[in-house]
Amino acid sequence: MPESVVIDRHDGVALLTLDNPPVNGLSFAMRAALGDCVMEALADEDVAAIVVAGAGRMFCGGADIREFDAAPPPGAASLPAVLDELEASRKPVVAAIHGVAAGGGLEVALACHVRLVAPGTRLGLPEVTLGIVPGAGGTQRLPRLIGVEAALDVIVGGQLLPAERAVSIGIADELVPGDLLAAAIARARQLAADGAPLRRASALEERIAAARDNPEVFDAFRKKMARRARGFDAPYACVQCVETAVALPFAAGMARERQIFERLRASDQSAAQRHAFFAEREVTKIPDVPKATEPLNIQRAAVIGCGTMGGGIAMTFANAGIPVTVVDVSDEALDKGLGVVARNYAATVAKGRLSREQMDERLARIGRSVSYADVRDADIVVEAVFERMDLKQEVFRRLDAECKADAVLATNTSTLDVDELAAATSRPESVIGTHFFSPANVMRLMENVRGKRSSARTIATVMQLAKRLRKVGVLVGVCDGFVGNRMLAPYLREAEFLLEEGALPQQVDGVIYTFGLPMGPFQMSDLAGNDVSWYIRQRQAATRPPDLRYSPIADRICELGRFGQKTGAGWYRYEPGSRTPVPDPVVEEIIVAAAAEAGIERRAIGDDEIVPRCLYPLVNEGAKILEEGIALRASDIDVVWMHGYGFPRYRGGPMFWADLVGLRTIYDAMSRLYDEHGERLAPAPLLKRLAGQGKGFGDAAA
Ligand code: T1G
Repeated sequence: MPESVVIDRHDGVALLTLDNPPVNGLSFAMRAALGDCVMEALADEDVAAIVVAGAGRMFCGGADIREFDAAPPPGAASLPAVLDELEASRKPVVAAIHGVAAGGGLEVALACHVRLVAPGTRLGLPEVTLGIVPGAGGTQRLPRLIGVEAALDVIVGGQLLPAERAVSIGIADELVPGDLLAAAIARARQLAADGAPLRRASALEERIAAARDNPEVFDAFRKKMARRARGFDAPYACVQCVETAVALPFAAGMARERQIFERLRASDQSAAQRHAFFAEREVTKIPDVPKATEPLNIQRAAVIGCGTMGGGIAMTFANAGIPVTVVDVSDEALDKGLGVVARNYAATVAKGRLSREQMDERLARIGRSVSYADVRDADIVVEAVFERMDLKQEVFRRLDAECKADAVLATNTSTLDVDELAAATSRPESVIGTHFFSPANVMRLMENVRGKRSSARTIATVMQLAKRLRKVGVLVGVCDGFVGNRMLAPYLREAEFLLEEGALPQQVDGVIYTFGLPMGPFQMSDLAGNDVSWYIRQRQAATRPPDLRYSPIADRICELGRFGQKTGAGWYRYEPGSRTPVPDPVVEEIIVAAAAEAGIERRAIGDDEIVPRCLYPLVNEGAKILEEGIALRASDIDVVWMHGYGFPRYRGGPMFWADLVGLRTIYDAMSRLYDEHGERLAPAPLLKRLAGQGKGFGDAAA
């Protein structure tokens, strides 16, 4: 029976099996069941020892995150109390760990006296990734078991460690390649027979005492983690809990851990990070593409175009173990593009994040050709040529003629109409967009753009491919800019208008950085290259409505050849070899001149104006995207922005953040902006409707 703990007896050994598919989550019911079974086993005189195991594919994935907002039922079992009982047992308790032991799952194991792990098991305390701290003794037992510094790495890092690593640092006692359960039962029985003293993590004081002589370890760790933890509360709370383990006796430390856990569990940051957790799983669910849809098995890939994007995409395939052929018009183009690829790999090796052998293996998977004949056996071809419709249509015509019948033909376009490209082929059902984000071998987001004719199989194929490429695939519809770049447009536009109205790039960037994005709009443009958007604006100039407010500042900067970091100057100046932005009076002069030409009297812009003026229009565009069905759900938009643009995870993405701000607040602000600046900032109908109903975008999904 699922959601239960089963107790079986094996000649004096009680086997307690956690059974709550799919991850044996410790729901309220499971904690109660575990507590009952522990008490039963402890009370049974015929039971000399206990083994704890998990049913199905893992030991236990931790507390049931879905219950975090629910009030515990009256008299609900306290997991820490159950684990204290388990650890205090006079009867030996052995954990038989396979698959995954995460969060509360690992805390159950830490309360056991011995931990045996099967090869391939992953173990860790990922609570910090949910904006909380381990809440069932993990921050108090782990430092006692493996030492403070190792415990800080595990708890603040939040990663799941491979079994071998867990054994080597002392989280687990032994790797058991054979029959794990049999080994655990035998070990439990032997411990009972030997009457050996039982090793209780909570009673291990040696490593804690050592840490007391080295209090600076905590400040040193806080300094080391500062960059990655910027804006997050939970990492610092985790350090605080481990400090408590050193400063206080176990019981007092447990009480402190519980206080901190409860405070964080109720926080917006934790709500946002739990939202992100589930949102990243929701994106894989496509209503009209049944889970049973058979994707094409991608064994070979090809990329057309060996520029920055094409090279990065080729690396992504090679990194995933998929042989890939890169096609370009000449050997010179291939030499240049693949030279960049080789340098990228060499840089990773130099940083110690890749071995030389791994680099060689990956490079060996990347073939090259100047002939389309060499893509005939590819299961998927991604075109990444220059952003021009005529060029791309020609590529698709040639691919249609050369590629095998069931090959998927994908485009990496960031703005063009996938349906128009599909129309250039005889197989529109096999055409789809796979919009990678630069640098493609680094950024995890992959916008999969379904055309009107893209088949369920084609969609299922690229959604599965995203997982194989270790990317987060989000299915979106066809429109200018799809989801991410379409929302980026108003954000950049309003940021530039703020310059005309009185701000400077460093002020806007500073406020947005403090909000939590990795960098502000102007630094981001200098990094990406101002020329990219300049060409697009030039292409759009002929059809731009004359009455639409337009700022010439970015064009003037580009006309000076100031394309950003790659030319040593853009919105900022850069010293040779440096990526540090330096405010440049030349840019301020361009801004002041543009404002004067536009008849705008510049004024002091308050920092508090900048987030609403830049991010509310971004959210407003997201509301339009939702209403048009370009995105399946608001949480998909959040995933796009967290993985494609670094929107802070502790805010849950722009749509979740908007719900926290309150749609009424945003709607009222947009209405004021509309009154002041006109049609471009008119509130979206969905925003107006939800604000009027006192609802959020999350409700819209429901
Ligand atoms: N609670 C509720 N649902 C969970 C869950 C959890 N802990 N873990 C997974 N799911 C759901 C998930 O949403 C998905 O649902 C399905 O299970 C399969 O997940 C007291 C308080 C364990 C490594 O942070 O990291 O313990 O989409 O696709 O790839 O101190 O799930 O099928 O409807 O990810 O095999 C701490 C979170 C909780 C671990 C398995 N634990 N989970 O990966 O499957 S807080 C975690 C994972 C805690 C204690 C504190 C992974 C996994 P659906 P999946 P997977």
